[in-house]
Amino acid sequence: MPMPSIWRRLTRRGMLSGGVLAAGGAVMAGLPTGRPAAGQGGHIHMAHGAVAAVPGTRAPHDHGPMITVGDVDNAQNGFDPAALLTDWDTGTVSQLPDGRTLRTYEIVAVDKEIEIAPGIMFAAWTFNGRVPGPTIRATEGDRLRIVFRNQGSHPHSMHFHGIHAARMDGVAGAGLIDPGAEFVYEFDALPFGCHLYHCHALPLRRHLHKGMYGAFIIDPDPARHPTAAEADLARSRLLGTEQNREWQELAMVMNGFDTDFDMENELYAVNTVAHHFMKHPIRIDRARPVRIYLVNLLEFDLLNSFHLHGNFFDYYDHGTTLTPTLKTVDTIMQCQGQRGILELTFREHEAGAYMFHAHQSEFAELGWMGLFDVVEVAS
Ligand SMILES: [Cu+2]
Repeated sequence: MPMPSIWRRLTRRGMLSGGVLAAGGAVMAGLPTGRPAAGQGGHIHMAHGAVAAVPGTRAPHDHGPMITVGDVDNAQNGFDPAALLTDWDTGTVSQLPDGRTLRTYEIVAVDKEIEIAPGIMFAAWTFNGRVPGPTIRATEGDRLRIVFRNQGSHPHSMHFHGIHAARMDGVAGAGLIDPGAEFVYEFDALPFGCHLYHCHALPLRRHLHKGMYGAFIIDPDPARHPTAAEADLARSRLLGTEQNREWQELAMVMNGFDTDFDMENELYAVNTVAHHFMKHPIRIDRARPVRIYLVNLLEFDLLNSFHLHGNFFDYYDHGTTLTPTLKTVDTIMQCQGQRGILELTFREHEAGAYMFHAHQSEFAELGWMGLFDVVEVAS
């Protein structure tokens, strides 16, 4: 029987006021970051290098009771949220008889317990043992072959947001496979943009929120965009080009976890670990532009958002255009499954720690917030 909504709210609010989370026993401590809570065994991260407080103020990552204490064990998890920002899976590249590029990806569904906040374990279902799954990256028009093996305990699939035949859709009868089975999805990388994939087994929200999703980025092919201006824009997005290397590109998957099975999230994050980028700010070279591939894979909550402090950005909804669909904004929202590309620069800014977070304050306080550590890099 469903809980009355007032009790569900109390459960979530309880975490914010220093309550103990039933599923994991971790404490949202009412202590400044850097001082361990009583009985807390994990090691504590202090301020990181260049991120310093303005004298007379609290440290920029110090939100008192609003941040988890300690750190998760990345080695045990088998992935580091920071490393996932730039971990592109471009597949194994070969040539088709017609000269086109074929990219082959190997994806395995496995059950795996992961630590999503210090001391909070979550029985995830994963693609390749990580949440989010690999960031699959290709160039517009490539042929993609995804060899999918289900070594998990439930039927699973890979449903890509992209252009493909119905029989490659990852729904029942089209690549939804039982444990022990294998399926090969094959289609062309179209359209260019910032996309996603996820399991499409039922019940959908359970398979999704268990961790079965990832980003799917298709870079525009300059040859398909004939005017010089378009080709230049395409080249700046195309991984491996000189123009692309100028950019600091980051893949951010916004997600959340329902740790007590009440169909509401107890923790929110970018790349899975709550508050990770508060404790480990993302280092940004002030002189180089930033491009964020932002994907919303939050389940249960209808909307998510991204808000940047002290700066504005251009936004490309779905990433399917070469010119922005929104210019000079500091907040965008995405519904479930929506995604886009953010482009920004700190070139005219002074160095410092610039915060980003969901503007749903509750999501931010429960993990979805982080810092850009904008620094001067000697050239
Ligand atoms: Cu599944």
